[in-house]
This record gives sequence, structure tokens and C-alpha cells, in this order.
Amino acid sequence: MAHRLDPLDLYDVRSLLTDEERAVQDAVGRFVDEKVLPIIGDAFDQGRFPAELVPEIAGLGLLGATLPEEYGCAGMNGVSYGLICQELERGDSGLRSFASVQSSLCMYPIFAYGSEEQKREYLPRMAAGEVIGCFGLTEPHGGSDPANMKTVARKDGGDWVINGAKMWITNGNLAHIAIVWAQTDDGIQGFIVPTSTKGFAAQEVHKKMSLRASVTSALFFDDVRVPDSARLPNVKGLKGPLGCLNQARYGITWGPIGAAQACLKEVLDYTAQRVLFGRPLAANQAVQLKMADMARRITTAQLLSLQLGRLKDAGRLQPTQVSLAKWNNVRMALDIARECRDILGGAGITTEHSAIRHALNLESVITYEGTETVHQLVVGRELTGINAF
Ligand code: TGC
Ligand code: FAD
Repeated sequence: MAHRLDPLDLYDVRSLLTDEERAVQDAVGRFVDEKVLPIIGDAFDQGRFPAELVPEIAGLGLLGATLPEEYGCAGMNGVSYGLICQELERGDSGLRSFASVQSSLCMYPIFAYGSEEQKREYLPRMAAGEVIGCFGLTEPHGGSDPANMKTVARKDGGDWVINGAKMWITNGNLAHIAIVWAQTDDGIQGFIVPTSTKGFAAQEVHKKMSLRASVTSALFFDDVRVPDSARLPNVKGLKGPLGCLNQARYGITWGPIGAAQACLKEVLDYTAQRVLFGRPLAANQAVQLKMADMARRITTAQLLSLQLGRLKDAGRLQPTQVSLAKWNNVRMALDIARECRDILGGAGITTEHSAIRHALNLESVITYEGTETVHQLVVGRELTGINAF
């Protein structure tokens, strides 16, 4: 047989990366192999975020990786950020969530909308993992329609007084600061709220069957008073939070590729070893068809995200393009993880193998950062010019 291709990269997408991008992928990949994979099944079982990994994640420059070095960040390009997400999610979606929220939803708005003082105060310590952030946009009455938020910030002299609640907030109980989006007389505005502020409370969500190695919380604001210097001065309106989501969703198009690759690798190994009816499971046409179809879908997703990254680095990324890739790539990974769970048979139902953990995690990933339906409707609106929300 001719030279065997890499089953997890059939189109040699890696050859389209620069040396620097490949070095980033290798460094994060080593970290995931050595530090994440040995512990993550147990962390998921225990419903525990592996906080002990944060110093090394920060040490590798993975927090706020695309922001400039003058703020203590690594100054990488968008493709490198994507590869970071892909490798972290090959470990677990919860770990990638942690990095997405810290980087795209907390450091990015401070960088893009904050004052110089805010950038200098927070970004270096956030890059170092000393200050952890969370991002409060979703509210209990309906996350898909954030324009209808009820949380309000009222001006009181030189201060702002915030009242309301946020729901399903990643890192909520870990965070030192919350980026809080609230309705004001002047439209939606963002505030950097230290979680030690009087009137702020975070309550962890329990009984989760998904993203168990990640902290998810409800946030409550009861007359939370912050000075005007806590307000992000350079944006007003929904485009503030949606601009952050654009960054995070871009990374999320890459992450599930890693989860799908982990699942496919697992079933390639398993079906080669498992002998049924006198031959390896992998020798059955029905099984090969399924695995070939997984490789097809992974390859398509890889090329989609890489082109998205090149557009991002050229400053030409459009939100609709991100929506299409978030929809395609998360759906691809969720379906593959479920199919891999099936191929593993009974062995697929425990966290000794990763497929069920990835499948359960991806049930959150397909809902957060805009549900699959929301992204389909964004693409539909682009095609027709008609808003069907
Ligand atoms: P519309 O009222 O038309 O637009 C408002 C303004 O925003 C601008 N805009 C965007 N800007 C940047 N990026 C985007 N993706 C943008 N989409 C819209 C738009 O140009 C406009 O600007 P301006 O200057 O004219 O005021 O709003 P819309 O009709 O586009 O939005 C509707 C809809 C449904 C798409 C939007 O509300 C939406 O995306 N809903 C879903 C909400 C969502 O995704 N929430 C996620 C919460 S965070 C989270 O889930 C974190 S999980 C993290 C983890 O653990 O990894
Ligand atoms: P809803 O908006 O109530 O939607 C319910 C259903 O209705 C969905 O299937 C949706 O697709 C569908 N639907 C909605 N509108 C329409 C329509 N017009 N037409 C047809 N169908 C429609 N949010 C944050 O702000 N910060 C975070 O850090 C964060 N982390 C999260 C972590 C986890 C683990 C989870 C699960 C969620 C997180 N979220 C976070 C919230 C997430 O963004 C929301 O769950 C998501 O936006 C959907 O909102 P919802 O859950 O209120 O569902």
C-alpha cells in the first residue's frame, strides 16, 4: 500500500501552517497529552475543574494569546489561537471553555473597549492567570435574545448601581472579576465588577451532565455599586457583547475539531484490537464506512476553520462566516462523539473512554455562544436579507 496518511489529518492541513503555528500546536498538544489526558476523566466524574492546570496554561501563553506583548500577552495570530482551542478541546471542552472565556470574553473586551488604565491594571495579571474573569450576558429568562436583558445599571452620582441576575456563567465561582453587561439609559454597557463587591453573589450550578470539568454559575447583583472607572468606556449597545462573542465563537469553531479527532483516534485503536466474529471490528464495511465518514467531516471542518483564521488574520472576518463554521463544526463533533460512543459498545458508556465525555460536553457547546438554531438563522438572514428570529 502507498504511504499512509495521518488518519486525523487526511489533507495534511498541518502543512498549511507556518513554523510558528506548528510550534504552538505542538506545545499545547504536549501539555494536553502529558497533563490533561491522565486526569481529565476523573475530574469530569468528580465534577471538578482542574484549577491546578491554570498556572501551566498561563505559562504557555495561552490566556489572551492574541493580545499584544505590551500587556503581558503572547501576541500570537488568530490561527494560533484556533490551534490552542483545538488542542485544549482534544483534552476536554471544559478546559477550552476556561481559555475561551478568559481570553475572548474577558480580556478581549478590556483590550477592545477598555481605558488604558483598565488594560494596564487587568491584562497582565489575567494573562498570568492571577486574575480570573467571567462574562455575564445570558439571563435566566432567555439567552438567545440578549437585547431583552433585564439587568440594569443606574447612574448614582459618580457611581453605577447594578441590579439583576445572570445565568449559566462559565467560571462564575472561580472569577475575581465579572464582565457584566447591563441596560443603562444610554443603551447596553459593560462593567468590570470585582466579585468581592458588596451585593455580588455567585451560586454554582450543580447536577450538570455536561461540562462537568468546568465551573458554571448563576450571578446575582443586589445594588452592586461600582465607580465610573469600572465601566468599559469605548462601546455602547449590543455590538459590545456580540463583538466579544465573535472572537470566542471563532475559537469554538476550532475546538470541536480536537474533540472529534480524540474520538476518532479512540475508535480507530479500539476497532483494530476488538475481534468479533473472527476478525477485527475495523475489518467490517459498516464500521469502516462510519469511520471514513468521520474523517470526511473532520477534514471539512479543519479547512473551514483554517480559512476562517486566515480571513481573521487578514482583518476580513464576517460574523456570518463564524456562524456557519460554529454550526458546522460543533454539529460535526457532536455527531461523531455520539457515533464513537456507539462503536465502543458497552465500553463506551464510562469515562474510561473519552467519547461519552466529549459527547456530553458538546451538548453544551452546541447550545452556548449562540445555539445551533441561532447560527442557522444568522446564515439564513445573510442569504435572504430577511430577519427570521
Ligand atoms: P442586532 O440588533 O442586529 O445587532 C446589534 C449590533 O451588533 C452588531 N453585531 C455584531 N457585532 C459583532 N459580532 C457579531 N456577531 C454581531 N452580530 C451583530 C450589529 O452590527 C449591530 O451593531 P450596530 O452598530 O448596528 O448597533 O442584533 P442581531 O439581530 O444581529 O442579533 C440577534 C442574534 C440572535 C444573532 C444575537 O442576539 C445573538 O447572537 N444571540 C445569541 C446570544 C449568545 O450567543 N449568547 C452567548 C452568551 S456567552 C456564552 O455562551 C459563553 S459560553 C463560553 C464558554 O464556556 O466557552
Ligand atoms: P433559549 O434562548 O431559551 O433557547 C431555547 C431554545 O429555543 C433553543 O433551542 C434555541 O435554539 C431556540 N430558539 C431561540 N430563539 C429561537 C427562534 N427565534 N426561532 C427558533 N428557535 C429559537 N452565557 C454567558 O453569558 N456567559 C457564559 O459564560 C456562559 N457559559 C455557559 C456555559 C454553559 C455550560 C451553558 C450551557 C451555557 C452558557 N451560557 C453562558 C449561556 C448560553 O449562551 C445560553 O444557554 C444560550 O445562549 C441559549 O440561551 P438559553 O439557554 O436561555 O436558551
